[in-house]
Amino acid sequence: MSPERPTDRSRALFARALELFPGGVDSPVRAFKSVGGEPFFVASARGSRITDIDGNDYIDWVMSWGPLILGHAPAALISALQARATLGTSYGAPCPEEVRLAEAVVARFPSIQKIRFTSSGTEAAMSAVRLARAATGRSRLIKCDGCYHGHLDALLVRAGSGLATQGLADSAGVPASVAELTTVVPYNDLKAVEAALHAHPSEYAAILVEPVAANMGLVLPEPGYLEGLARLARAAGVLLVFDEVITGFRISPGGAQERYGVAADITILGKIIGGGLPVGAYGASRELMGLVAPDGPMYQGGTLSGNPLAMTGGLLSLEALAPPGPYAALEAVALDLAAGLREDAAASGIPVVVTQLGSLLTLFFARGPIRNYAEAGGADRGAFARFHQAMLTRGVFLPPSQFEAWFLSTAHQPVDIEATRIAARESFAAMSV
Ligand code: KE4
Repeated sequence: MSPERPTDRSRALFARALELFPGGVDSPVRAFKSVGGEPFFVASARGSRITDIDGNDYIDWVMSWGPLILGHAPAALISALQARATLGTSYGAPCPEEVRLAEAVVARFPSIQKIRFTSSGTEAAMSAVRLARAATGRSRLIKCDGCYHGHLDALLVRAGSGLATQGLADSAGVPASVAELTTVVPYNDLKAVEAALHAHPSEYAAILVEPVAANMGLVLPEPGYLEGLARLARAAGVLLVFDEVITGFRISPGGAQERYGVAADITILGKIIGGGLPVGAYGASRELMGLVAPDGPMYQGGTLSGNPLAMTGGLLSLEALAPPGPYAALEAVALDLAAGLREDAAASGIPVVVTQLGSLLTLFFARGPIRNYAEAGGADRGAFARFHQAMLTRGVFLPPSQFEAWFLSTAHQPVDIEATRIAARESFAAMSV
């Protein structure tokens, strides 16, 4: 943080937080461990801007890691939440908003005939894994190196996001007996999936993938990759699970399944479907979801699942994203920003790869190509750390990790894009001396 940006209050509170929380945070990737410095504490946020408790304003490209495609605190959402809260915050009983949000999700995802809401993406991923195992009677899973599906034991193997940020291959506390059931393959590598399926025929329950990887930084599926996964899964009697926690309602109204025309057997959702309140979901065919209690033998439940406030947050978001939605406009802005960042880095002679899709982008300090985690992991993390700090002192808050995506929202204005590019140009120039 540059000297003219006061940080006394955040530093004092962080010192206290370090006494109370591991790393002083409630989620590891927020800790700034890989970029240096200390996280600031947020006082408020509105639109594209976030303000810390020392009064510093930032253009926000974290946007709560994805839920806020409409920006911070949109007026309609706030007034709807205020009104709904007066009627109660959670009932532990059905409410009309659950049905309306489920209908809004099912309308966009033809592969989802029935759904169950949870309170996080991790819970939804846990349930999707249990459902796949219940449906097939099999235990083994295939996941991609660098993909992140939340912190469930079965998938905290070579995961992305916070593990990649911390340089952790796997998490402590996951029994070998659990980890050995998960086969890790490189993203974009169909031959590795084929080999795994041949090595243990009839033992795999599911192939899980982020159809567009966004937890190793943004890495796009190569042409034919997703179709190939669907083909291999079908031939092997294995369920295809798309983790669309980030891509769902982000890269198109129907997520990656709509954008790439490949249907999943089980879909995991989160983030945008809660509009900033805690919501996750998993969905599948009526037949598969018929296995879920109380209809079937696979158990899953949650105290706050489907609570009226979170459902209201999701409803307001999805109503604002109703087709055709803001997708084309967001993509145009992101395309322009990505091209500008490539230009700005080149002007300072700094090799970067900027991957962009829809309203997502990642700037890698690398020469590329970046098609999987091995290649993403080769990016210059030290350079990213210096860039993150330089941008922060210039009032631009980037995700504090090379292995995350930047999240554009409808609240980001041309002035934000221009200010981000000016800060990037100055930061690249400062880095190249
Ligand atoms: P949550 O349990 O954090 O709601 O969702 C887990 C999850 C599942 N699937 C995907 C594709 C995800 O990206 C996530 C969570 N995303 C990270 C950021 N990339 C959350 C940030 C954090 O852990 O603090």
